[in-house]
Amino acid sequence: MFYDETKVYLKAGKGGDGCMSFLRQKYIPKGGPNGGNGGRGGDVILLADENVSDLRAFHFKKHWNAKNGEPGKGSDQNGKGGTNCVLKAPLGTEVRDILSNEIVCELLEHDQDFLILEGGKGGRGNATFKSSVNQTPRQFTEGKPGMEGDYIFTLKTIADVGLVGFPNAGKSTLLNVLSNAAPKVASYPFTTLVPTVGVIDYPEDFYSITMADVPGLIEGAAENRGLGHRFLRHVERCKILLFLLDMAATDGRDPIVDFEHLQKELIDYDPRLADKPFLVVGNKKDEENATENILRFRNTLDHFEPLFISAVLEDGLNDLRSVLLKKLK
Ligand SMILES: Nc1nc2c(ncn2[C@@H]2O[C@H](COP(=O)(O)OP(=O)(O)OP(=O)(O)O)[C@@H](O)[C@H]2O)c(=O)[nH]1
Ligand SMILES: [Mg+2]
Repeated sequence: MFYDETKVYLKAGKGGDGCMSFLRQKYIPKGGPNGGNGGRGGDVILLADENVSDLRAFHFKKHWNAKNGEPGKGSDQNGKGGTNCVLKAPLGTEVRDILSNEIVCELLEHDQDFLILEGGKGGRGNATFKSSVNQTPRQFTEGKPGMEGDYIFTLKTIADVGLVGFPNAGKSTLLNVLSNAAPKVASYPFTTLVPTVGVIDYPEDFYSITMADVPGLIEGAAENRGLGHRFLRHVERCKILLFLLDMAATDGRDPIVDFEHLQKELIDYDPRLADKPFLVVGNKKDEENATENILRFRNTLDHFEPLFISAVLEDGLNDLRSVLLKKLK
């Protein structure tokens, strides 16, 4: 299983109460106030960690608390601060406050941290109330409660290029031959069930591009058919989209219609995706019946400057690599 969305309840620590105490010692009458302050409650902090791959930790444990501050004590002892609760989350995590429905933070870089909830302040001990007119203060204050809230954590893959295509178009095959990643390839639809990111190296340019393989889309995905729009969030952050079409129409569909459907699914999911730069690539040009489809595609949709490749035979990949580089660098 791959966990990319989960609801969590977070609570920062309460501040420790201030203490009311007086120095009592033999031969020292009126020793004076000596109640210490309470410690601060711990904060809840989110920390981006590239070694965490999904949100499973939060799926299995939904309540996370920072520790409370300790109360102050006599003899002017201040309470210890509560330990922070540091939550390690994968890169690409987005945190939404359920109450306000606002995005409070996005983790985009390794080691990036974000203070999501602050612990309560510790209370004041009575020693701090001492003044020339109040030599025996009996006041102290209680610690303040820590902040709390319900949040939705959503993981949205970070990659330069997002592969978008129907099942069996050859997305995983393409990522296999272009990058260091090795997603599973098979001739049945929905082979890919979780997003995989691979790195495409350009050693001569000292550059690299990341590409995300996402489970196949089908018509109606935005209404949650097939594996649904759940996975469309993994192309939301990509800088460019690569529409991969099966020119051989192996599953009996028409690549031109496929392209229209894919575009529609993206827009139904989020109209802003229409503004993303994209690239159209027709795959499986090695197959016999691809020839006619390529011709038709060229006749009707040539303005999209489609590229035609065979991922299996690694044909046309150099052109594809350089177009990707040009678009991204
Ligand atoms: N003839 C030919 N077959 C290909 C080509 N690329 C991929 N295939 C085949 O198409 C089938 C599907 O390939 P995948 O890479 O698993 O397709 P996918 O788009 O990742 O599919 P899902 O993960 O199910 O969405 C496999 O049997 C591949 O061997 C190609 O260029 N030519
Ligand atoms: Mg696949």
